[in-house]
Amino acid sequence: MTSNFIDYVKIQCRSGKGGAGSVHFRREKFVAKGGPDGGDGGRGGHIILKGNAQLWTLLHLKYQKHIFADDGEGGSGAGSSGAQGKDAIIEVPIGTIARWADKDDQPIFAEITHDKQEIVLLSGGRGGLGNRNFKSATRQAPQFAQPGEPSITEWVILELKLLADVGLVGFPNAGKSTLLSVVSAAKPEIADYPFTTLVPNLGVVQYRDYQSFVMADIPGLIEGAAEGKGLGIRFLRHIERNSILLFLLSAESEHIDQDYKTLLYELEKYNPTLLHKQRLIAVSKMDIVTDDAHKKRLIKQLPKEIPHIMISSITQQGILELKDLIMQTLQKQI
Ligand SMILES: Nc1nc2c(ncn2[C@@H]2O[C@H](COP(=O)(O)OP(=O)(O)OP(=O)(O)O)[C@@H](O)[C@H]2O)c(=O)[nH]1
Ligand SMILES: [Mg+2]
Repeated sequence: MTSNFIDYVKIQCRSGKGGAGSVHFRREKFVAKGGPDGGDGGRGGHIILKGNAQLWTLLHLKYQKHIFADDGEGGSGAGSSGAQGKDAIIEVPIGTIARWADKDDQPIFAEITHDKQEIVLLSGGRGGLGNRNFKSATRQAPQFAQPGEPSITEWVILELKLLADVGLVGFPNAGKSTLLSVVSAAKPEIADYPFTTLVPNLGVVQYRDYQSFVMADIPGLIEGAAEGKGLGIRFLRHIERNSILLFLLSAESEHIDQDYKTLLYELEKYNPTLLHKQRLIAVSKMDIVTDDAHKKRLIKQLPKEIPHIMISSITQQGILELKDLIMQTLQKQI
């Protein structure tokens, strides 16, 4: 299965060298020995990250292993400065962050949060000063100029983290995509086999006509996901910035308490700070629960401290209440 959803790329970036300052002396018809007039070198090109609201993935960068900005040009005579090296602009979707590949201690140094936002990842080298800058009373004819500053080369990791308000967390087949399709206009694939969802889906949920929030459906998690089982946990990066995590626990399960613990455990393994987020629980597929004893059993297994709702995407039971609960929780956080 190939996917066009690319949310991680590693690129070698190099800013441009600064142009050298020039050593040059004025030559004029009637002046035997002109003064120094060597111009400055131009700045090397920057590597710039730029937000583009039209982009949704990093696919356009998938095969781009190197991005180099141009070097600045050297200065020349008659005080003329060298041209600046052209900047290299990397356009990325909103929600992209940049990290240095080789420096784990400084995890994130740039984050694109809005359209047309520009962040300089690597600065181009400054141009060197030409010899005209070094003339003094005691040094009338400086025979030197500054070299340009060198370029900088770094491996940069770009990662896309979706910006949603609510992230769905659940086992495969819990009904996450079905829920998203019921509450939003998103049309994720739905099927009765695990791992139907291979890439995250986002949907805008309209709430009482004039408000809305964004829900993210990510691939299902299973026990051992942190060790790479199933689709692993790399998709969890897409719920790292969601303010609410909605756990979807299927009423088909005999032990939703255990399911919940397993999901928490996998989240914690990926990133313990995920557990600081506000959690909500929805027990899905309640239409299959026909007797009261079954319902009571499910409720008894739920953790007391987490708000919960029993829902069915098929009969729409609890869907409005779920939206209410999510909206209220979001509003409390503002
Ligand atoms: N009875 C019943 N079945 C449901 C309900 N919601 C989803 N299903 C069914 O459960 C199966 C899985 O649904 P999906 O929405 O694809 O589940 P998912 O959590 O997105 O699964 P993955 O993408 O594999 O992680 C499908 O056959 C759905 O039709 C529900 O409310 N009631
Ligand atoms: Mg799905």
